[in-house]
Parts: sequence; C-alpha cells; structure tokens
Amino acid sequence: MINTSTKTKTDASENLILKDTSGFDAGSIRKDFPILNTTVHGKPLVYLDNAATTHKPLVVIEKTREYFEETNSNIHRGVHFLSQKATNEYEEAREKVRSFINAKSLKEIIFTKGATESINLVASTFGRMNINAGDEIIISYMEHHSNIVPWQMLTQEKGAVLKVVPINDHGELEMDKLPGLISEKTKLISIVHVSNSLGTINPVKEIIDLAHSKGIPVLVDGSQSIQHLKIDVRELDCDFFVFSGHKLYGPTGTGVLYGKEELLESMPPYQGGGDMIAAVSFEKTLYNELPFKFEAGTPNIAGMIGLGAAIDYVRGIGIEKIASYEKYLSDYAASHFVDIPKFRPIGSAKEKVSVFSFILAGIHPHDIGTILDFEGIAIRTGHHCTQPVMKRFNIPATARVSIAMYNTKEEIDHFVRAINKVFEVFA
Ligand code: C6P
Repeated sequence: MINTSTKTKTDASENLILKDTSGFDAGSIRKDFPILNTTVHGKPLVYLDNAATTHKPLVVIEKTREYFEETNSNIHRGVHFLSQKATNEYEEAREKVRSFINAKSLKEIIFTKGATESINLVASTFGRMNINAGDEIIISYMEHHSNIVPWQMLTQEKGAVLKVVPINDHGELEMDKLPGLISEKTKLISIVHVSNSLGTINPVKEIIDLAHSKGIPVLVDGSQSIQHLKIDVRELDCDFFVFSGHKLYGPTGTGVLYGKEELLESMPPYQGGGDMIAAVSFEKTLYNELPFKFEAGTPNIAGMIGLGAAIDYVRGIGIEKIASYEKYLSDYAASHFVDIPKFRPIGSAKEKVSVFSFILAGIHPHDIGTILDFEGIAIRTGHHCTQPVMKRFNIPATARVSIAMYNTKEEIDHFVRAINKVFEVFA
C-alpha cells in the first residue's frame, strides 16, 4: 500500500501528478486518499487546506466502517463480546497515541474531542485549581483563539493576568522578551508549537527549559506540529501537549491531551458523568483512576479507533520521511511564490513548516480563495482564528496554502498558474 520509492504514477487527477524527484512516492500515497479523485467545478481537486483538516486515508475510512459494521458497542461497561471488543480496540488506540508521542504511561493520554477541548480541560481543572488573583499566565501573539480565550475566561474569573510574548516582522517569537515577562507570579506558559497562520516553528524546548528553571509548567499546543514533526513528549519535557486527530489524517471529533501523570493526578475532574467515576452515592463520588477520570460519558469510540489507524498509517510511512518530502515541496513552493507579482508573504520565519500565508496587494483574500475554488483549488482565507496575528501585521485576513504529504510539485505549479486568473479578474 505504502511505497516510498520513486516512480511515475497516475490517478483521476493524473495531469497534476508527475514524477517527483525527492524519493518520496506521493503518487502512491495519493491512491490511499479516495477524496483526491474528486473534481471540483469540473476540475481535479487540488487540496491545499491541510492546516484546517487533512484528508483521511482508506485505512482510516475502512477502520471506522468496520467498527460500525462489526463491533459497534459501548465501552468499559459491557460484559458481552462486542463491548469488550470495542473496549479493546479503543484502548489499543490509546496505546498507539502513547507510543506515537512517547508518553511514559497510558494514564497520561486523555481522549477529548479536539485540541480546543483539551486546552479547555486544562484551563478548567489545572487552571481553576492553581491560578489565583494576581497570578499570571503567559501565551504568545501567534496563538490560535483556542489557546487565548480559555485563559482569558480563567484570568477574568480569577482576577489573574494574561501576558503575551510579542512576535517580530518575520512572525517569530521575540524570545529575548520572554525572560522579562516571567515573574514569581507566573503559573503557566501555554504556547503553540507551530503557528497555523504563519507556519512558524517555535523553540518550545528552549521555552520549556527556561520555564522549568523557574518551576513553571508549560502547555504545548501541538495542533500544527503533530502532523509535520516527530513529537517526543518526554524529550520535550512539556507538562501538557494537546492536538486534534483530524489534522493527523484521523477523524474529526478526536483529540488528545497528554499530561504528566503527577499533574493529572493532582487535578480535579473536568466533567461529571458516567465512566469517570469509581463509586457514586448521593453523599459523595469517588473518581475513577487516570485516564478515565477525565473522560466522562460515551466518547467518540469509532473516531478514536480511526485515529489509531491514522497513526499506524503515518508510522508506516515515517514522520521523518513525510517531513522531508514536505520540506522539499515547501522549498519548491517558496521559490515559485516569490515570482508572483504583488505577493507578500505573512510569516517568513527561519524555522517553518509547509504553511504559507500571503496577501496580494489590492485583492481581498476571500476573492483569491473564491477564484481559486473555480480552478479546483482549495485554500483557506480569513483570520484563521488568529485575529491578534492579523492585527500585528495590520491586515484583515490572509490567503493560506498548507501542504500535506499527498500534495505534489505539479499542484504547486497549478496553483501558481491559477493565481494569474486572479490577476486577470482584477486587471
Ligand atoms: N486550526 C486552521 O484552519 P480544533 O478546532 O480543536 O480541532 O483545533 C483548534 C486549533 C488549535 N490550535 C491550533 C494551532 C490550530 O491550528 C487549531 C485549528 C484550524 O488553522 C481551524 S481554525
């Protein structure tokens, strides 16, 4: 199924897929993603909106279908065969996640419905327990709203203070400002690993080491790093790491909160309900052990099993191979984007993943997106849930191209040609 050798390939979007020279067989990979055969407005789909969500390989689609056809049952509560089968498959998915990010224990892997819920969980539990009036939380200018609003809600509730690490004109953190923002009142640093609107890879290890030297825990939002970089939570030594499964080729409605066991043990539950309890009476409830203490109610069983299949798929290819192909494609894209007239990149960090935000002077990003859509090209336009980034660059929105392992050089060429149509319309 997966073959990383160099070869020429064909499929329904054949005219967009030619021989690539990086040694990574994107053509073979594309065959695993049925949606890539879709046509949009009569044109082959060119999907360059992977930071919003990635498409799902057949193994993920088949795994979830197989679950509903052959297993479908509630977990952790049935003595019958199917319930135990569903429980086993669900817990196998947890082990796949654990091993993928190299967590120490299964107790450290909490399943959620996405990165947003994972951050809200930490804010509502760790945050409510540890942040008091006058305390400080540090985030950055390039956070996704889901790593701003929960902390804003918490600081407002507690009379605490939110401090923000600024970013420079390249869209990099101004790291020299961080030490000055830290004080003895700092109770948490919550920082994005890779920016969804700028593509910047932040030096999270450096931030974690600095924070730990002052006894401050760190949450890393890995929503845009998990699909591009090798993640080792023990090597990073982060206290919390969150991501969404749907950006890692898994189903929507799946997410992960990694937390160090001792921290998770110390935190109160998030939601109350079934499965998170050991014993309930009207007087008192004893909570379940980790990780179940944080997983109230019937979860997205099929989704998490699908995420397990997505992790198997990515591991089968190798995240390093994916990263090096994406780097090759990014370099190719960057070298062609500079030739586009009036092209202004937003985010030109030295360390970047395959995410390109840009504006074309005088043309609204929504118009760019709409015209490209008629060429079969899907990009995202808007503020990307990072309004402070837009404010920092004094723009209302950007157009964003985000590349995944199934994209090709020829798709980038097609995109560059299609941009000419935008200029024709606005001539
Ligand atoms: N970014 C994008 O198009 P959820 O919605 O919970 O799956 O992920 C939230 C989230 C958190 N952090 C970062 C860095 C993200 O990029 C996202 C989701 C999508 O850029 C949708 S706005």
